Amino acid sequence: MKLYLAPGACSLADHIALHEAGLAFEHVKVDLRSHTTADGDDYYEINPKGYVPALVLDDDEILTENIAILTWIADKLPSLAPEGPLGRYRLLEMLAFISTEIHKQFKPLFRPDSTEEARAAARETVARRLAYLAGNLEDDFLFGDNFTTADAYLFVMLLWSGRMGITIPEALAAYVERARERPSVRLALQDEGLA
Ligand SMILES: N[C@@H](CCC(=O)N[C@@H](CS)C(=O)NCC(=O)O)C(=O)O
Repeated sequence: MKLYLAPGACSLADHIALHEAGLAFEHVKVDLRSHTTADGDDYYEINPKGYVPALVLDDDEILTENIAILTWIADKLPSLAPEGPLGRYRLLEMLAFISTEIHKQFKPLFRPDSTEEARAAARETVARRLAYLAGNLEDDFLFGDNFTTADAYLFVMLLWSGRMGITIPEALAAYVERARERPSVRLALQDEGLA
């Protein structure tokens, strides 16, 4: 199995989740400006969408989109999803929230041509979404004591928030530090040169 990633990008979530699941995989870095892989391949030939993450499975099928990849990984190790009859759907609900309501809201902050108004509005939207999650956090992680693939995704969003000067609620600042202690997180950060 091969994970195509860019250091510190959203693909870090999939990287952490693969380590959590204990699955055997290699990772290949992608230069998102030139769309060239560290192996020297044209990334568009591998993933025509041109963005990371992409996971090439052992049968050479390619899976893209964080929501799909993080659900696939949780299906391999069910403790990476919340328990209960609705567990898989609660995971999808949370992954969709993080993807559409948090991840995608960062867009103006990454675009060099964004106005200051657009940047301020993006910071405010993300801060509001984080406040919602912080208000619902009861235990160590999003669904209790168990770290799920949604936590891997939220962890990356919180790293970005810190970098972009977005206010992180106290409960989530402590959450980041708890997540950092996990071997999967340490390993992925180290592999991506971010430790
Ligand atoms: N819808 C995709 C979006 C992934 C995405 O935004 N990837 C960014 C890095 S975090 C990227 O590769 N951007 C470069 C590009 O779009 O060319 C998903 O959720 O997997």
